[in-house]
Amino acid sequence: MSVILSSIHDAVGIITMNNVTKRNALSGALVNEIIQCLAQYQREEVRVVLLRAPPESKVWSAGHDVNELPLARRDPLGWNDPLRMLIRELETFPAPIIAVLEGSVWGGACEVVFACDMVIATENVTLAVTPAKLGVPYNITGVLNFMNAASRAIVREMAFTAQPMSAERAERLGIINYMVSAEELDDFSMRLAMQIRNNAPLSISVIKEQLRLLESAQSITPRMFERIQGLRRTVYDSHDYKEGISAFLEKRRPDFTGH
Ligand code: YXS
Repeated sequence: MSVILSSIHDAVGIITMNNVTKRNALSGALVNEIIQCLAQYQREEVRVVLLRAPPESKVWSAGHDVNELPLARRDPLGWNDPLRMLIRELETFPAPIIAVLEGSVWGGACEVVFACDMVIATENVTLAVTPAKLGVPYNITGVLNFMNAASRAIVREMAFTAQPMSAERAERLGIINYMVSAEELDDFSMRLAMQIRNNAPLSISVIKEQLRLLESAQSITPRMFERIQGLRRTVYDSHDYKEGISAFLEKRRPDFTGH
């Protein structure tokens, strides 16, 4: 059974993540269907994409599928990880993607939201950046995406506390574009999409790629890269990494020791 729903209306594509029983955890299966759908949208020259969960969802996405994280001694967020593949597809898709949020957004799903071009959220939305809650060493481009989404102090607050941030505060901080009522979400999202849809698609796709390239333009030396990868390895080789994943799977609180 498909874990997404898809429809196209007047060159506006709507992808609904629909694996509700697993809270739209970003499993390989869900990610692959989104990627295949985006490829189809590109072939059909879709001009805007709305990425959403079913109406009135309590959870937009629970983030990376924890069952698919390696238990130890392997980089959990390597190049071919489904979450990493999805982020790259969203960033390089040649038309704007609008995250249409209802419910809570967790972990890697926050980065999915930040990798979209714009964000509309209902008042009940919360955003929780969770590597510290699970003991996960987030990867370099993921951390850069968080840096591009919020200010220095806010990125640190979200990363170190792993606490959910309200849509109201996220809008006030410019992390999301609009907070709207649940009743107006659909109409508001489609109105915004149509404003984009009626502009010049070639100009928009080139501006989107320019923004991506310039946002990612960071001077990082091979020595810096190796230091970061070495630091990350100490985390995914640690007791705490195993403990964080095991505690989640065993539905208990983790007991982190700092080793
Ligand atoms: O027990 P069953 O089989 O019914 O499955 C349960 C959950 O195990 C499953 N599920 C997940 N499975 C894999 N990966 C997940 N991230 C995940 N989240 C949930 O979905 C079924 C229903 O879950 P349940 O009973 O907890 O639902 P709920 O409505 O009571 O609570 C919804 C949530 C989202 C508040 C709760 O499921 C939750 O706290 N999920 C984990 C959120 C989270 O910490 N995500 C971060 C994942 S790790 C990640 O994204 C990155 C690697 S990082 O951490 O580095 O950012």
